[in-house]
Amino acid sequence: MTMSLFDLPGVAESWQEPLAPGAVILRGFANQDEAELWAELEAVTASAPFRHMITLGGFRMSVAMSNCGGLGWVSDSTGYRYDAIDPLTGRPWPQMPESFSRLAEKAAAQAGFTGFVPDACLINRYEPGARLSLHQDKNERDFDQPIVSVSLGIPAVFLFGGLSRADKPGRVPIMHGDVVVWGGPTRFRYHGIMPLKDDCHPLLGRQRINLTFRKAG
Ligand code: MD3
Ligand code: FE
Repeated sequence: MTMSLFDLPGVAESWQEPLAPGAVILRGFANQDEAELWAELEAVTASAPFRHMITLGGFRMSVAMSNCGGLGWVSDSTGYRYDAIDPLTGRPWPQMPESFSRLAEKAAAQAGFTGFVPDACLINRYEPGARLSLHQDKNERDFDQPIVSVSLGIPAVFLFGGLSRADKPGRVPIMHGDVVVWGGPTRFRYHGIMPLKDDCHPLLGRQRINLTFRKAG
């Protein structure tokens, strides 16, 4: 039996950092599940491999993506959509592992959104240098549902802006195991990820994986 510091009474393994109305960072929330999440991730991405999608403007994204769950986010030269079929394999996306949906549901509940049942999990892979430029998420049907994002691997700096692209974004460091719940009025705020700095994580190596859970349909 290995005794963890966190097994001692009064030593919290996870704590909450309010970010904005309706948005909260649950630091370290996914740490206890990291081994299971990583194993499931390797299985999912073996049947739905990572790929670099093309944007509406014709650019290849630096972030590599896959999905699991009933719906997957896809982008091509015709635009963005949620689709039940993976255009790369022609098959439905892999099922969402129960450990994924359970974690997302638990995190949403912590932030006050009970009964969150995600039907889409977008898997973003950032290698050093990859970035996600400022954007809004507005392809989902029900904006009362939160978005839950789980970060694994090397650290990143999250850009968190306002309701207009011109609003200067703040910078929020995000680490392995951090879970962020985005709900309420923050749903429409611009956000992005700064170019990833080179680093190496003991479990994931030289990459950052972000799982984004949504009720898309
Ligand atoms: C803030 N992914 O896939 S998830 C995305 O780390 C995306 O890969 C980022 O943005 C990543 O669309 C961050 C966090 C996120 C998701 C939705 C938001 C942040 C948000 C909606 C409003 C404000
Ligand atoms: Fe986004």
